[in-house]
Amino acid sequence: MITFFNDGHSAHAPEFEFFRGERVPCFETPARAEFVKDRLAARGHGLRTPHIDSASVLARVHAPRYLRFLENAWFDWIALKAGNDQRQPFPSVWPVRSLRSDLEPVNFIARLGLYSMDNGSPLSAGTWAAAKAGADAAASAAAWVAAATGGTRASFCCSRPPGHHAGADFMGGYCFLNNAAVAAQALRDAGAARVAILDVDYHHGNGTQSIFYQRADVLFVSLHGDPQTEYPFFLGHADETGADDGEGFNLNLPLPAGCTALRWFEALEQACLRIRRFDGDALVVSLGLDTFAGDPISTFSLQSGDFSRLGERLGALGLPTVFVLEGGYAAAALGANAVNVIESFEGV
Ligand code: SP5
Ligand code: ZN
Repeated sequence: MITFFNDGHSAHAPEFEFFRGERVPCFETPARAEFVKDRLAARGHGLRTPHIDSASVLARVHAPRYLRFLENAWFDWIALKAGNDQRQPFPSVWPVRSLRSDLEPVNFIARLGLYSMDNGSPLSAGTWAAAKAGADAAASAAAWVAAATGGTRASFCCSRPPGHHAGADFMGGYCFLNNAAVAAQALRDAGAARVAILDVDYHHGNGTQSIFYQRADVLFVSLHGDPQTEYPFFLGHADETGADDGEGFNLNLPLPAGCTALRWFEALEQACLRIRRFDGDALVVSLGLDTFAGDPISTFSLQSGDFSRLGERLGALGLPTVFVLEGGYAAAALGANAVNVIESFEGV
C-alpha cells in the first residue's frame, strides 16, 4: 500500500509525561514511527514523501486562534525565561464550567490550559513542525485516494504525533492536529460527497467526534474502551448520536476494559454494518494499534493475527480508504501489527 511517511515526525520528541504524579518517559515515542517504517520497507511497500500543504484543510478543521497558538507555542515558551528550552511546559489551570474560554489570556501556561484537554500532551521544540508535516501526510494520503481512476485505491498515512484526541481548538492525549479529520475533510473537498470515519484506537476519538458532530456528510463510528473507566473519560458514550444535521451520524461502541477479542470483533461487525448503510464515497480509518494485548497502557487483547482479520474485514467494505496511524505503544510490535492490517486489506 502506498504510504505517506512523515519524515519530520522525530522533531516532536518530548522527554516525559506525568503518570501517577511522577515524571515517566513518554509512551508516544519517535521509535514508534520508525518501527512501522522499517516493517513497511522490509515488506516492500512504497514510501512516499508528503507533497500536499494541508494549511487550507487545517483551517477548515481547526480554529484559527488554536493554530496560531500551536505554531508559536514553543517560541513563546522559550522566550519567557532562559533555560526553558531545556524544560517542558505543562498546563496547570483549565477553563472548566463557569470559567471563560472566549478570552485568550496573556500568560503562556494559562493559554496552554485554554488549548488543552489534559496535561498528557507534552510539547517539545519541534511539535508544530512534526504535527504540521503529519497533517500534510494525511492530506497527501487523501489526495492519492481521491485521484483514483477506476478500481479502489487505498493509502496509509504513517505519522506521529497522533491526532484523534485533538479537537477544533484543543490538544489532548498526545495529539495536536487531527490527521483523520484532515483526511476526511480533504476527501470531501476533493469531491467525495460523504465520508465515513472508523476509529479503532483503544481510546475514544473525542476530537474527531466533536469536529464532525453536527455534520451529516461525515459519519463517525468508534469502538473503544468504555469512557466510564478509560481515557478520555468525558466523551465516547453510546448515547452520543450526533446533533442538529449530524443527528444519527455518530456511533459509539464502548467496550468494557479487559474485554475479549471476540467481543471486539462483534463490535467491529456492528460498526461495519453502520458504515455500509451510510453508503459513503470513502473511508478514513483512525488506525490505533493500542488494542494489542501487549500494549502498556491499554486493556484489550488483540493478537498480531487479529490485525490481519481487521484488515480483511475493512477490505470487504470495498471503499476507497485512507488509513491514519493513531496510538499503539508496544512500539516493537507496531510495525508487524500495522502492516498486517494494510496487507490483509489489500488481500495479501
Ligand atoms: C492517541 C492515543 O492513543 N492517546 C492516548 C492518550 C492516553 N493518555 C492517558 C494515559 C493514561 C495511562 N494510564 C495507564 C494505565 C496503565 N495501567
Ligand atoms: Zn489510543
